[in-house]
Amino acid sequence: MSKVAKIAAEPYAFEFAPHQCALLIIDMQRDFLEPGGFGEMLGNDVSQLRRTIEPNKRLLAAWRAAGLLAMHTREGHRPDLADLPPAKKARGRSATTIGDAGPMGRILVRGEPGHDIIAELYPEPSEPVIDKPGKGAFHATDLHAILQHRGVKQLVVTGVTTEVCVNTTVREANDRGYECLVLEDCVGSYFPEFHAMGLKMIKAQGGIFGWVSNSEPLIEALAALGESGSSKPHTKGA
Ligand code: TIU
Repeated sequence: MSKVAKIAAEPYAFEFAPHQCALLIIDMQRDFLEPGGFGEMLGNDVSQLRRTIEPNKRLLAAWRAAGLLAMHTREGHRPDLADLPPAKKARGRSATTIGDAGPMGRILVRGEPGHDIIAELYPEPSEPVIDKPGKGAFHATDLHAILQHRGVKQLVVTGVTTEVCVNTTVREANDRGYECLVLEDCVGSYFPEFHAMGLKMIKAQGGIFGWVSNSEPLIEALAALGESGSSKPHTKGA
């Protein structure tokens, strides 16, 4: 059984079981984060998301060094758009929508430059990437099956945006029996007030959907794992 480390969190300490825990980085895609991408084209302030890049980089480095399972998601659709609900395509009444030519290729279409993950957090070949057509990472994906195969019971959830894809995924995970820890400095929203409320909703009512902390105590716990020699890779070369 995995050693359990207590991570300071709200509404109370999160009992971290490293070898039953996966890091799930949500939708750190160029079109959402990069200046000149789809997000900015819609008038959003991408700096609100870009502040999460450095903390995620530090966490991912520590996570990889501990040999634990890291996974990434990307929101997007098949090039033929067969998995794009017409209601999603129409939403927003924008002149340019999903599937149309955008600043970094076709918007939210798999294989296009803007759909891919930013260079700073690019997945390693051993790290599963979940391509999801919805906001939640469990909807119409093999995420749950992969987690079950690896014996995962807990998720550390980071990425963007706090109130949309992060919140939806945490709610889906909670209903499937996973314990979720969301890291405040590693999640972001174009709207600071939604970010704040999105985190409050997770930890309210005794942690109705999960726990909220930040990357620092988790990185410290990961470093301590390495020092105690208790960390053994369960993904690398598996
Ligand atoms: N990844 C994700 O959150 N997708 C979105 O569309 N987010 C918005 O906040 N729009």
